[in-house]
Amino acid sequence: MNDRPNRKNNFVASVCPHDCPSVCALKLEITEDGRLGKVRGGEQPYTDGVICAKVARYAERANHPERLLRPLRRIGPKGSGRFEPIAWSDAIDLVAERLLQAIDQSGPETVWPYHYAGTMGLVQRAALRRLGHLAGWSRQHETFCVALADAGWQAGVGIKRGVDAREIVDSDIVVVWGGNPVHTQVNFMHWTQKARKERGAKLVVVDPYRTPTAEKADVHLMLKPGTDGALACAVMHVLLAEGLADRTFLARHTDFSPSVERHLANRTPAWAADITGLPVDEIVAFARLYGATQRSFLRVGYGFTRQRNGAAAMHAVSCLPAMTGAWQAQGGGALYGHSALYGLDRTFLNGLDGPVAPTRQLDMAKLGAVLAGDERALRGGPPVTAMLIQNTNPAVVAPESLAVRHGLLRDDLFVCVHEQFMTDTARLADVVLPATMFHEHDDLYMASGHTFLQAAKAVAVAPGECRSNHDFVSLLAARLGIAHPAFAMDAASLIDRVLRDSGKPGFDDLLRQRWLDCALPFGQAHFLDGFGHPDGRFRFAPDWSAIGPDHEVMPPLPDHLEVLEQSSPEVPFRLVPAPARHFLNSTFTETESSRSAGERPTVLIHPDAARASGVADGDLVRLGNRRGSVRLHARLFDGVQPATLVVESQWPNTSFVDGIGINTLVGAEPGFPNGGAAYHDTAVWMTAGGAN
Ligand SMILES: Nc1nc2c(c(=O)[nH]1)N[C@H]1C(S)=C(S)[C@@H](COP(=O)(O)OP(=O)(O)OC[C@H]3O[C@@H](n4cnc5c(=O)[nH]c(N)nc54)[C@H](O)[C@@H]3O)O[C@H]1N2
Ligand SMILES: Nc1nc2c(c(=O)[nH]1)N[C@H]1C(S)=C(S)[C@@H](COP(=O)(O)OP(=O)(O)OC[C@H]3O[C@@H](n4cnc5c(=O)[nH]c(N)nc54)[C@H](O)[C@@H]3O)O[C@H]1N2
Ligand code: SF4
Ligand SMILES: [Mo]
Repeated sequence: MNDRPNRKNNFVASVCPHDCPSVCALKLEITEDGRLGKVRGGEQPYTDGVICAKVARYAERANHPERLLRPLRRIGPKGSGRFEPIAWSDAIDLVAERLLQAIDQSGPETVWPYHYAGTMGLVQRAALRRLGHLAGWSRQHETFCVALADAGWQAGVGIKRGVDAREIVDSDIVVVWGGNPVHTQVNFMHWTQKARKERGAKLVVVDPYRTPTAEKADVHLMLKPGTDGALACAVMHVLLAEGLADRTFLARHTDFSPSVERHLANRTPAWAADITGLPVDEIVAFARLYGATQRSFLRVGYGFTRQRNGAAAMHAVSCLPAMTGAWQAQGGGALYGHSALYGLDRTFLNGLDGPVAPTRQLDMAKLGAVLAGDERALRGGPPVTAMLIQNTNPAVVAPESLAVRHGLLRDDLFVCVHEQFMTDTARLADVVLPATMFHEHDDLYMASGHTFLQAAKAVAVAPGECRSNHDFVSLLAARLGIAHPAFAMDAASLIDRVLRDSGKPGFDDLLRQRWLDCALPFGQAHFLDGFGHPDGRFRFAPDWSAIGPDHEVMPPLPDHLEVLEQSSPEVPFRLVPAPARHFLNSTFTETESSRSAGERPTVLIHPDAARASGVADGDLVRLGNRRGSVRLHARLFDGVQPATLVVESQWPNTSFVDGIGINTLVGAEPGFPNGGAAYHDTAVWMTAGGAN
């Protein structure tokens, strides 16, 4: 165990590692025997002592009896769940041998190191990426989360940063567009509530269902999924028509032109009402509310971009503060994510400081198609016959679950999963290795939702034989004969190296000062000295060709792009499998308190739709489409349009009646123009009674 920094009243400082915009500062109680006790919010100014319920109960997860503690080797058929413990050295030998065999047969690109954001710590998160680059294995196009949203934000604003969320205390109106912060980033609600209490700020929520965030709102625009571009354009139509646009700002800071104005003149509230299912009056009233002040804080979520038109929608929405000139005001402007604030040089961390082979990039959302040998998905390269999986649970979270499961069960595929629990993915593996948790290893954290760079040291003993991502990958690299100085460094030295390469204080200094606020001065943060493009102007007319290969369908000006998975008489409903409050993606599904709070997989159905389908509250129903079908229980709920269904996810597949989970129904066809999984762009049928 390392020394314990910042010890205060038996609490030590740490940082929440999970895939959440809030990246909270934490205070951890470490018990006499070196285990995790109570968890509280830290003093870092954005966290302000507030954390979510699931992390406040982290001891339950960290000290869980089902935590993986020893390396395991499969002894039964694939997927049987029969494993036996082995020594780490034998596990490393076995993994190395199987990788070398696969490479002998099909070349290095046959290996797919598959990883995502189970921990957001930069060093542990990048472990497999580092090894994969140096080994010349396949790379991945990271499409689970931000590919669509990033593309749309980049199109207009040109750089991934925005206004500091702490400015909300000076806002007159807060618009939460396509996100559900009560579930997904509780700290944002904490700041919003301050503004409401102190200034009477109004909260507007744009979401297809009445989320707990929408319940708290003054205005809820309950639109059809995938229609945000239409709503944003109609709002701009009203702003221009009613003299609420800031023409001086438009002229000075944007590429606004007569052709943009002509285009938006056709995007009337009546046109948008037809597409969104919202009444004209609501659209006009929202436009007037938004246009009445420049102190409008637009919090753009990820949720609304998980549509095949999500990048176009993001671009259209990001035009709003440019139209009103809200960027100029304290408490005005927009925030999508802050990653460009941090200026971290990760070349060395990613093993890219020397020459590396330019290997193919596989789309992580197309795991099923890749493993089925689909030639396009394989991008002309060899089949994938070996996978190392770390920090992600694709058997649950990836689209097309049935294809993923089928692929992972292939007899000629070797799979090693490094995990904290026996997840649905780990259960399908050949080798399962036990991983440390955040309080048992060192790491460095930036955030999308705030401006603080933070670091944390190991403060508890790793139980059993758990090893960190970096330690496992370094052992494997040594066994494979892959040399790089990073593999001889411990995590602390690696953190130090990244910080120094980036001109920041070193690891110890950062720990001592607890955080580094990377916020920019007002004028820069609000883009008054220029947006991210070379000419410094916000773009109503983006250059989509610079953003992704599938740019030809992209609208030249902000618009509703009709590339959604269409509902039809065969599949009349649109499904939104949104994030649940007590889970974080598929994490926390193992803890009793999260499960009992989350009950069971449930579909929210409008009473009219339920009546028409002969479904009563609590009934078992079956949802399906050409990809498969899923059984779960119904709850009647009037906070949704009749053709929309909502399932708060992501339950393990095994929690569903047939062991088949919700992402069975989600397609892996990418969004435009640069890919991205369109989780909430899913057309389904529904039958009562759970029959087929
Ligand atoms: N408790 C909890 N917290 C989480 C997560 C979790 O699973 N659970 N996941 C974490 C991760 S990985 C991420 S990326 C963030 C995401 O955090 P957010 O930015 O909040 O994004 P989502 O939660 O994906 O957004 C969900 C909302 O988007 C809405 N939505 C879906 N389609 C549309 C649409 O077409 N238009 C509009 N306007 N809204 C739409 C859904 O109804 C849902 O309410 O949260 C993180 N935090
Ligand atoms: N239906 C539906 N599906 C979705 C979404 C949705 O909204 N709806 N959201 C999508 C989004 S935005 C995302 S980001 C993805 C996220 O999907 P994932 O990245 O798979 O997220 P998690 O389920 O949190 O899985 C992370 C896994 O990493 C493990 N882990 C955590 N820390 C460590 C560590 O230090 N080392 C190792 N080796 N393992 C660790 C955890 O135990 C957990 O099992 O899901 C996507 N899937
Ligand atoms: S709100 Fe997000 S960052 Fe904060 S403790 Fe919860 S999961 Fe972690
Ligand atoms: Mo995500």
